[in-house]
Amino acid sequence: MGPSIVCLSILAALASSEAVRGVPKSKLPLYVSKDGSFRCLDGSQTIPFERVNDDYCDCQDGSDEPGTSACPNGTFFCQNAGHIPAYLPTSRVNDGVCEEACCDGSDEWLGLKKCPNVCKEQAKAHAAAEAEKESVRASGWKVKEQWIKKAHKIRLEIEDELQRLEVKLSALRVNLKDKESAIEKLQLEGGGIDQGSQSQGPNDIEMAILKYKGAINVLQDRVDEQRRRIDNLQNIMTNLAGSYNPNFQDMAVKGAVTAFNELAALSEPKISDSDLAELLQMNLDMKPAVCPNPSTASPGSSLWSTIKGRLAEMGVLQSAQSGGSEGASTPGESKQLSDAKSTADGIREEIVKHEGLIESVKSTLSTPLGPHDVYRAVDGDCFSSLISDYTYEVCLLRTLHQKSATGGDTIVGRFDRVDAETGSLYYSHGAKCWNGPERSGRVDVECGAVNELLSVREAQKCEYVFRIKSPLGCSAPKRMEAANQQGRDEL
Ligand code: MAN
Repeated sequence: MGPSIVCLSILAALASSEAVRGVPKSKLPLYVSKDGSFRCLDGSQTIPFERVNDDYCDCQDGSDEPGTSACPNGTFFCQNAGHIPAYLPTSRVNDGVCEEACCDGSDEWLGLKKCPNVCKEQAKAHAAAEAEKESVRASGWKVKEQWIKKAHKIRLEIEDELQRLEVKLSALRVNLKDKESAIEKLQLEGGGIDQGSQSQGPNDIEMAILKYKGAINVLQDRVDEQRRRIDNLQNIMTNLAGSYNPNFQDMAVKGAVTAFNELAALSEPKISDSDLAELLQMNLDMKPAVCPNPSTASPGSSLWSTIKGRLAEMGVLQSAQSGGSEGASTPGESKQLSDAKSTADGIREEIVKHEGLIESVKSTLSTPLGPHDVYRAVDGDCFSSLISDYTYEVCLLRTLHQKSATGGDTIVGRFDRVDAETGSLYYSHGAKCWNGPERSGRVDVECGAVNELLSVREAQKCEYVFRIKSPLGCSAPKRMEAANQQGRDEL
């Protein structure tokens, strides 16, 4: 074939490919007639080229009918010159509806409906919306940059605090070791027994009984208070159980009534008033004769142990066996020894407290809180909106609330984690739903110049999705991204 003939056939091919309606420029080379044939884009079959866009579906993938509605699965390309090109399902071609996505009106090429080209107007509106978005993004980003700095500062402060706690813990441990050696020495030297203190034993016991009596009285008050509350609740539920309409299919109410009836059938708690009264009487019967000689009494058989045992049974003390802390003073030991023991106990308590603090600080530091730790800066920031019947409140990294007009405040969830990919915040272990799960919530974050709660929906019963706007959701503005990219390219 001579060069002029090649040129002519390319031109002919181009001419035919240009005529293929509904195909973007980038795919036109696939719609060039090859020896008068067209190969379906999925390669499933080859058909005569004139059957492309003949309003009859030949190819399984619909690729032979990009410009008609003949195939159920085809796609139509709108050029939308001057605006953003778009694809439509071919079922919408010539359906008599001007598609918004196809602003050039090319989808209604048969003219069943006159669709003017509105790409210019759409492009203008789009540009304005984009500019607005960009300006919000810029303001939000400015705030977010401040928050990133703040988060960094907070992290440094927490790290300092951790260091301080660790130094303090080491010092406490050294201190305890010293105290323990001193106690050991005292015990070896004189058995640590102070003969002169023997007569103080019964007084000590009486004092201790008074102390426990005080504790029992306080507990008794609390028990009374709880009983009053339970009585109130019981009245409410008894009324509900007696007056609700079982024909009205409210599963929550039905469930609550059944649960209440089951609960009401359970036996009373173990501690009775007579148990407490007996304990409160205890010291009245105590005469010096019945008090054990503190220097000879074995801890397991003394009145001391009896009282401790009863208190442990009632849950006031941890366990009758534990007998308090290791270093608790034994009646009759020297003041020096008992002082040393109580100091050591104090140090041990401090050590436990510091170990707990260190654990919690470490876990705070290792919790992922978004890129650059930025969520740390807004810990505890709260904002709310009235949505339908409730005022919902978001407290970042803390809690979600659902508040009713009558003053009820239901915890929807307690902060759990930030999702590293989406930036959404997850909250769980909220107030339990009647006959349902504990409430929980997800907070989806969009870019905004300030924190604002946009909407809340209960996606499933007691599972809530909050949508917020916040600088947390903003990325760097485009001009900044472009400058950064240029910087990277130049490197
Ligand atoms: C309350 C609200 C609702 C929730 C029901 C569940 O009415 O917390 O959002 O669905 O309880 O019983």
